[in-house]
Amino acid sequence: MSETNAATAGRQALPLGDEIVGRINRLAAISEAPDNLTRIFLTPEHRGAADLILAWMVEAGMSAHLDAIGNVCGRYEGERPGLPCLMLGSHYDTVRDAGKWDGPLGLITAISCVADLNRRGRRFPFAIEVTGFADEEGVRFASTLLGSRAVAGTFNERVLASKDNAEISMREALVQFGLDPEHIGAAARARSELLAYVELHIEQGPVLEAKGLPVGVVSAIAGATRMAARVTGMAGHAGTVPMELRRDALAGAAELICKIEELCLTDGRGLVGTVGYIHATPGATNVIPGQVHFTIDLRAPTDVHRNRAVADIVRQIEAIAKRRKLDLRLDVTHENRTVPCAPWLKAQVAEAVAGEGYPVFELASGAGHDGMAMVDIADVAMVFVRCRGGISHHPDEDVELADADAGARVLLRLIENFRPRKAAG
Ligand code: HGY
Ligand code: MN
Ligand code: MN
Repeated sequence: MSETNAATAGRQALPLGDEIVGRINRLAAISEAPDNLTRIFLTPEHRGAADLILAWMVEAGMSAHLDAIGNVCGRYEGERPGLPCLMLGSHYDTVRDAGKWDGPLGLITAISCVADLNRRGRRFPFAIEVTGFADEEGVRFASTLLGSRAVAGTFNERVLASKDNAEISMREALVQFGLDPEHIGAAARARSELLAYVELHIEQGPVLEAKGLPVGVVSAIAGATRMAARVTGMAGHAGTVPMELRRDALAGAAELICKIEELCLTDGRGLVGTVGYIHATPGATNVIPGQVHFTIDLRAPTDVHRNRAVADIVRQIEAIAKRRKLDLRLDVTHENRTVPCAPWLKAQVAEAVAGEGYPVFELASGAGHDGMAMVDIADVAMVFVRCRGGISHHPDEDVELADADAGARVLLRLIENFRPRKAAG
């Protein structure tokens, strides 16, 4: 809705918020399914979204390109060409049946901020880059932060061999998408090219809403351990094998999963555990399941706590598998340490929040973000925006227009007052 429409609608014009919400809805229409939002790495939907975002970047006055792993990259030059940049961004892939704000809000807000600066002819003693990461969620290949790891130069070529549920390897998927798997290294940036990385993102939790605040300053991004579990028993006839002779992989997996839940529930110090995917074979009503695959996602406020909890959970579920005469294989598919936001940069986020007239409130992120990879080449900080009910990774995920506008004004103020570390002292 433009400013005039806003006036006729009898509310204060929120030009940044209006543009952002309109684009969030446009991007959300690009999905593999008509009845839910699912946009996965290296798919036609990835390509469609990339083309739309690159066009927005050019419209905002940036040069824009798709990099070697499918990230969208925009650059707004500083007072002279070739200056190091303040990098902004977020991811534009989604989970399955996703909300439309997780990722795109940060990316679209950054583009709108640059467009506003371009309209006003503002140039700075640094460039501004906006990066849309192609695979933060890790839905297709069970390995996350692929786009930001490629930019940070920490992409592990081993994951090229990992296969999706259709048995297509990442290597094949890159070729089918029109990218060269041997060329991913070209996406890597040098630390000297970046002054800092700042990401705006929805909180994905209930804290800001409980505090009655539209924006927050992130203190740290919680680490995570993800594992793939494979339980192997013995398939058999549902009608003839007595219960005491069975090695039922699915009944066993169920006990393992309940044990994981019980250990997290009784932890009482912020440990969270999730089994988000399970698949049993052969998958017939009248056959005792012989094998089960499921995923485990474990997080805690500190790495020490998480690593201790992982070790304890592994020990306890291995004991259950042994008692049930099941073979249990556990592979760590993703591990990320907790990443603190850089104090000097976090202070500038807080300054921008206060400058927009909001109370400064710091909170940790239980969700993972691309800053966990970008920290290898730049100091990182994050701006959180309130989301309704703290709901995320769900189609009901939602952000008030006024909060989207507030987040944009905070990010814009941060950019206009940004001082690189040496100047920031
Ligand atoms: O899983 C996460 O925390 C993030 O949404 N990828
Ligand atoms: Mn997410
Ligand atoms: Mn996200």
